[in-house]
Amino acid sequence: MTTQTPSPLPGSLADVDPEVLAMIDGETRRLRETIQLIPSENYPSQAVMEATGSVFTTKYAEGYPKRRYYQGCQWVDAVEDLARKRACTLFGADHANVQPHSGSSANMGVYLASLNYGDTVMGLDLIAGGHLTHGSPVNFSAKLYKFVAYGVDPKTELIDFDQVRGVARANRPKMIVVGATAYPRTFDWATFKEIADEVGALLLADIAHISGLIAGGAHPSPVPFADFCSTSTHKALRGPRGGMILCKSEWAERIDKAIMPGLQGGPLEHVIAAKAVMLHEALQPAFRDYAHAIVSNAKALAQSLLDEGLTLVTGGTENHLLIVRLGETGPTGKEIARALERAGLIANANTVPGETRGAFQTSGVRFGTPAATTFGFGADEFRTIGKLIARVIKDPADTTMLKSTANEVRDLCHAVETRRLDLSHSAA
Ligand code: DSN
Repeated sequence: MTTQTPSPLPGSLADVDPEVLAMIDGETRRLRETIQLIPSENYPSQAVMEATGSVFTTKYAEGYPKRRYYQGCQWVDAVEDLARKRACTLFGADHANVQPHSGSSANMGVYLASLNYGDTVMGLDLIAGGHLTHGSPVNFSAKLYKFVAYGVDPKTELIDFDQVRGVARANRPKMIVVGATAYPRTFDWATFKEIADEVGALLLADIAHISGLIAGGAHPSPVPFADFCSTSTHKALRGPRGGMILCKSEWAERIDKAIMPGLQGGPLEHVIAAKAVMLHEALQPAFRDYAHAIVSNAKALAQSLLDEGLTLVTGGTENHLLIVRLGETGPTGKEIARALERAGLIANANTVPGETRGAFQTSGVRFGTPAATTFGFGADEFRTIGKLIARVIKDPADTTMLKSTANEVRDLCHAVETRRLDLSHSAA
């Protein structure tokens, strides 16, 4: 039973603002009747949602546990300490900072702690699957630092270590950033570390997409190799929206100072409480099963799409996501993503290596399994989802088919939800 939050405002959301409540209800329905295939999204647990909506939202707590600029911090100190301790235990890290408001803020904090403006940094090209904060020209990262990009082999679409080594030797970066938003393969951290050491660079592993897989033992961990790891907390890790930094102990003080007072003021202690809950959940044995199910479901989806004759970037997947490469002519990724949405399949347009149609229209569509795996879909359902996706990609203008597919998707969601509820009742 949750303790009631004291509030000077009487009334529930239903009484105070039915207009917003209707929007929340609409979003809840959407989440139950369509399939969430955006690889960076997830359904957090009720426990995470309760902590996010808790009384901790009230407190100003600039500083860190036992070193705050405000009084009355005994409980936020306790919860932030618990989150930091759990993060270090889960990932085997020396130090954790759980205050970043997002994955982007976490990266900003790492750069601020370790680089001077104008320093050279290496990151994966956005087109090849990198992130905005890894040196996209429209992002602060490229405005404040001199980013040089490494890419993927145009044939295999895998990270080309000869190229990585060549770019590193030619540019002698102060930091190499490894991580991606759209790379369907595992990262070879040891080789990146070897290259970083050869040129005297720091190594940042941006594990936002894969931190849940790493926590669950379904992807190799960069923690032994990287000076810093940054992550968001709402993707496969299944927590509240936010960010987190792990680092070696020699960087702890500089990381903490970079986040507060360098970048942020008051931490979002209600979100930090929810991060603590997320980390507790990720430390349970069941989370390992979840992380491995994400990967096996992605492989089932990939095989189903390949069986339908579609082309996947790198030919498949080893993690939680995959990217369908469309033709350079014909419907764009954006047009296909819109058609998929009409069919109840929620994905996003994505660039592919060698992209010719720009970052908004794109020649690819990205799919991921973390959220739908949480919802209860297994390999059989993912094979069915693959068939439905292929049907839409092959004929995105057939509105009758899109409508009937949306009905099939809704039935599939209801069946899975009913099965899940039945199982939870029988377990109780
Ligand atoms: N925008 C996120 C994604 O969808 O991958 C990365 O931050």
